[in-house]
Amino acid sequence: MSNSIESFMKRVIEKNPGESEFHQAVKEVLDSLESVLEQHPEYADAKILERIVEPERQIIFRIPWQDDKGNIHVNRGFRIEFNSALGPYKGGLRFHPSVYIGIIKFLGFEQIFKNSLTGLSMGGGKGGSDFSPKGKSDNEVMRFCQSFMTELFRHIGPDTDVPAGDIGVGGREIGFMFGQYKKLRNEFTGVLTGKGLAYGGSLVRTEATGYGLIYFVTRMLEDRATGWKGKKVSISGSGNVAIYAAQKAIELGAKVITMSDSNGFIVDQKGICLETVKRIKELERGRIREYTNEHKSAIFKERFQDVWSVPCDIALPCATQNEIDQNAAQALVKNGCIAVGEGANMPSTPEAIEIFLNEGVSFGPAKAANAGGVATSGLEMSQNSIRLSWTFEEVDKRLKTIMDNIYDQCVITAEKYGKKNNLMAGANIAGFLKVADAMLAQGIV
Ligand code: NDP
Ligand code: 2IT
Repeated sequence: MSNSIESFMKRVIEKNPGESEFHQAVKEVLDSLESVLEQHPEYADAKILERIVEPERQIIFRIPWQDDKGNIHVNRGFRIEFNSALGPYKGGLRFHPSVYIGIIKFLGFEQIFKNSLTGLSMGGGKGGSDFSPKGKSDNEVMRFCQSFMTELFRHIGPDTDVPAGDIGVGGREIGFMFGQYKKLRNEFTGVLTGKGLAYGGSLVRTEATGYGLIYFVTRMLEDRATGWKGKKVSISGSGNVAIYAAQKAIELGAKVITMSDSNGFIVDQKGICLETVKRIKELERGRIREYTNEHKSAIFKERFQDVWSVPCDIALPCATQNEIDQNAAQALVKNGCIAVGEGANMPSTPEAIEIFLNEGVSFGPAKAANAGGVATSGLEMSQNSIRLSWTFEEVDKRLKTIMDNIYDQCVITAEKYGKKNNLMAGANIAGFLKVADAMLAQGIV
């Protein structure tokens, strides 16, 4: 890191104390930008870096709600409207007990560059709450979502800020929030994405992040003159991203051998039966451990982090941030893993990434590899605007084209700025350049 970037990073940490995930996300981008900043002094003159790390607007609010027994609870809500240089703020909502400002800011910051890579007109934002939907009744989740939207509605809109799902926020939660928004505004608009198909949702949005990840990793494998057939794939998580990544990988001939949740992981060397996983997780909202009741070929182990010690050819982390640390990365390399595609946001620690890059493991960074979800959200917005809906095949084709374009941008940009084969640097630089140029063009705002 150059001296000026190092002192800039120090100021970011001083100004945003205690937000370690945000610091980590900023540092990763800054580390990639050294030669870009040298070649473009106009960015320093216009204080682009100083502006880009400061959210345009941060909203923090109280969410009071009542459980089924009549007890009152208070959670905290967030929406970080990070950057609107390229379009309306766009990004998911996360409901998880670990949520605090540092997590929402890291996710919002990443989202700026991810959305830029998609080529669609979307700025970056993120929100959520420290609420846990786990173990709550549908009515409790509904009351929580209504209370959340009772504050959020005044800050968002189809041309202003368009939230979507993330951890703990799926079709059920989006439906409740959409209903409350519509009631408060007396307006039926595409203010959220990931909506149900009956009321403005897009085909493929449910599958999009997982499918997009597989399309991206397909390109990584092609560059190694190989493909999915017969590959052993290790996946973490068993939520939206994990399930549809597994589905597409299996369709392309791979064998998915692991999945996990926060209680532990399963290994099924015969290949995981996705029908069972879908039923347990999507219909019954159960735990991944239950899979072993029905499949005797499978074992369950506690400590979800140990999933990376299972030998595999391809690793797809699809659960949460920092789930692959140095030890996990070393285990993957030792066991012959050739490619890592990040379905989750920032799942690999900086130490883990360094190991992958040094050891010749193909590494697909989150902001590129998981951009298919938000890209298809962008396609949902387009369909809402023209009040038409495209077929599954049409949306899937567009998604694939977008993922191919992102891959090409990463490769070409990395090479252009002296970081050949480093897709992470390529993604950070390509994502940044577009936003920086738009900010320059729009003046000091
Ligand atoms: P879901 O809530 O559908 O699933 C999350 C999965 O990860 C669950 O199996 C969950 O287990 C596990 N998990 C979550 N947090 C932790 C944790 N702290 N420790 C261990 N396991 C955990 O979320 P998604 O599938 O939507 O999201 C997964 C990742 O993908 C996140 O990083 C998200 O930001 C990212 N992402 C999502 C997109 C989307 O379109 N949904 C788009 C791009 C990225 P448990 O049920 O036990 O909590
Ligand atoms: O991290 C992400 O890109 C998402 N959770 C999806 C965001 C979106 O607006 O679809």
